[in-house]
Amino acid sequence: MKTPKAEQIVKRHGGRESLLKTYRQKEPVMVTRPTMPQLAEYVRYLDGIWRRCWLTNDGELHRQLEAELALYLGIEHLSLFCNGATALLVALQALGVNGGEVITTPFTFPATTHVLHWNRVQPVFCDIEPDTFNIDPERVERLIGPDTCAILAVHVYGNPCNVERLEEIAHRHHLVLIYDAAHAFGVRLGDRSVLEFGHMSMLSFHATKVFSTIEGGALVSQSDADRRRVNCLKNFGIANEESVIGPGINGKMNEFQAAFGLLQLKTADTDIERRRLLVKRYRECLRGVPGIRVLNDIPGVRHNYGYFPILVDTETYGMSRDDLYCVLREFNIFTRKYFYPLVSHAPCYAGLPSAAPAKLPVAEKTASQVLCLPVFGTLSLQTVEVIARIIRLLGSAHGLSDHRDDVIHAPRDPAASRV
Ligand code: T4K
Repeated sequence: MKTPKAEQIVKRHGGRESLLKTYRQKEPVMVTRPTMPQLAEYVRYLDGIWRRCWLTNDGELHRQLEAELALYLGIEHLSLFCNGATALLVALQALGVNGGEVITTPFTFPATTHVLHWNRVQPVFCDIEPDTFNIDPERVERLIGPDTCAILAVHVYGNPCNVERLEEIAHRHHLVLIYDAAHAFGVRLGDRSVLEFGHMSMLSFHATKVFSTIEGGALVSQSDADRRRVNCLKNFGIANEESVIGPGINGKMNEFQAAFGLLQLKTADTDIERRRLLVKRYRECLRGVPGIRVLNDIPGVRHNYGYFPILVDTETYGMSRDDLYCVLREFNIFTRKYFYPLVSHAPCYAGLPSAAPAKLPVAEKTASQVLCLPVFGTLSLQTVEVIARIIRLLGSAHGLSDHRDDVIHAPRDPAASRV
């Protein structure tokens, strides 16, 4: 065990060996794992690619995936990309956001902010809501100034932002509204896709996402004219063999990625349902653990369960988030502190007036407490139960709540609790 606190806890439970012997996982349990398609099916797609000798640039599989994804997601105008970050770069270019200020969240993956920087835009960090961890619309409005040209919001962990309120603010102030929907594959608000809101939304299809094309992403536009502009910009700005209509870039997805995506799409619903059951079990097993907070489903939202964040309150739980992270590693369980540190702490942004920690109290607190537990389609319910049991056990070890009868049971028969 790495930390003195962790050592103390383990001692109270009969020592390191006994605790680790019971609960240490034989194989590392990572925060996520892609659900791999059948290799034979992928090879069938490779056969076709070999026969056609068509590897990239709007190939047959690319076109098929674009059409099937649009249908699955329930949206009209979708453009595939080589990754999500490039898609977001292109969204800003396509919507003319290439100067001035953009109001955005600090509680995100650095890519969100970096694309602003690459477009010569100054990020203005806005605090987040305590219940969704998304940008707080009320605070957005207070940050709007003469140089503000857009809002770049993130549906963190796939939890939808307050889209109605953001739309209303953007409309009233004539601002572009872009969503980083990297985590929001398949998320729906009632009968609408979350991707229908704002001027454009970006999806990430990275290997760590609910739906993956190895590396990959997409932009969802709200009109065919915007989609055509995006498609031109992602292909060097080339309109046809003799005309370049703007300074574009290479954002194209290739046929190998598209083939992977076509197979992933076949199992996307099953995968999301498996994740739902795992998250449900986490919530059941962690219910009532003092100092551990979980997010619940939002009524009317179809979630994708791409992440399972918990918040660790050091005082009440009796151990800090960082100690818990270290102890879990000893058990071969690799959680992640998404999104700590806040992107506003990165040296390239820390000097901005809006990056001052005092201006971002909710984001600062959330980043210091958050821990994303493993969740992915091939994870077993039994592993979820063990992870939750370790967390429960370690909390109770501080005597804040006595769970002596909860201490060290042999894990249940794995076969009995497979998803
Ligand atoms: N906006 C937001 C809000 C984002 O979260 C992201 C990306 C983007 C924009 C940019 O989209 P992309 O341009 O990436 O499409 C990972 C991903 O690389 C990144 O895509 C993702 N967000 C971010 C949240 O997570 P890392 O640095 O944590 O990745 P890594 O390599 O540590 O992987 C995490 C775990 O996943 C590993 O511990 C094991 C597992 N894993 C990973 C890979 C790559 C696998 O099992 N297999 C794999 O192939 O960033």
